[in-house]
Amino acid sequence: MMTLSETAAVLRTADKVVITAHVNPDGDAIGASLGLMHLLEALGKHVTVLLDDDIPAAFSVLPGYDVIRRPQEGEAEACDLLVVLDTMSDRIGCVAAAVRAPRILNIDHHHTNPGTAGEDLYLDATRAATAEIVCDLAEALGVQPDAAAAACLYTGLATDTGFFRFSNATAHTYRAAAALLEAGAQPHVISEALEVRPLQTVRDLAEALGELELFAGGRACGIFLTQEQTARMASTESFIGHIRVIDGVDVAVVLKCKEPELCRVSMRSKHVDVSRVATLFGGGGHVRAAGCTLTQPFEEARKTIMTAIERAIREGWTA
Ligand SMILES: [Mn+2]
Repeated sequence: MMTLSETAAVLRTADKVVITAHVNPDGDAIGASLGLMHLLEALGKHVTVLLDDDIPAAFSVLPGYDVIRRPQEGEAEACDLLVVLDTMSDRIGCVAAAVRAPRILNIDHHHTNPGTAGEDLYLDATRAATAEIVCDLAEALGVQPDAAAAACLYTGLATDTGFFRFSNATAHTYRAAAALLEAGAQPHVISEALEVRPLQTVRDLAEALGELELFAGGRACGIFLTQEQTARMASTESFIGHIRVIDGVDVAVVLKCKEPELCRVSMRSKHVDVSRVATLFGGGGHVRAAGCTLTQPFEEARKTIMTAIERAIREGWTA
């Protein structure tokens, strides 16, 4: 584990940097990546952002959105340093094979990240977002975020904290956000852009909510999407937020069947440590927001995750 100043020193010595983050990128993965890109460019570095996924159009409000690239088959991008943000480097998809880097720097805020042999890790699980760590790095690097960096980093802070409502938002998070506002971030522009949904997504939400299932005596609620539904629904990210608010529900879960024997699980909680549930199946995350992948058919995966959540509630798995 490196210190903040050691991490800043590694960034300072690199000239050609590739930045990446996890597949299925969220506002923090995208915002931290673009925010760090703007900071490093201000220091005169050559920076490329590679993400192995389609970037939701809602994020086109972020300066730099258009320069994010998805690596092509057989691509080999040479650089001095690969920076992996908001995940350990096993979740960056084809970027791992597409980049030739003598050094890998992993910057993350997930306490479940064990680090990877041969890579440098800077982990601060007290930070609500990787973008908040990038704010710390800006200070350590002595670079003041411009309006572009500020918009991107603000987006990371806002999306990982449910717009500053979740328990991970600390006084430090608010101070970082205030500094980004002073640097030119416009919260209303960002939140309006991010809350826009295609009509079909709202219709898909209605369908999913129509099929929600309460379990564990009403203390858990799940949306379980078959492979057909998962393939048909373009965006399901917002679904979990609509069931975590149900009176009496501690754990909310959304399961999506991606392939005949592969289901993705997202969990949110008010008290239960869902990162412990995710870890049972090789996943990870935060105490109140975690995820995992089950290599089981839909019905079996549905039962597996319900049973695990029921157990976590019954045995009082709290952090
Ligand atoms: Mn994050």
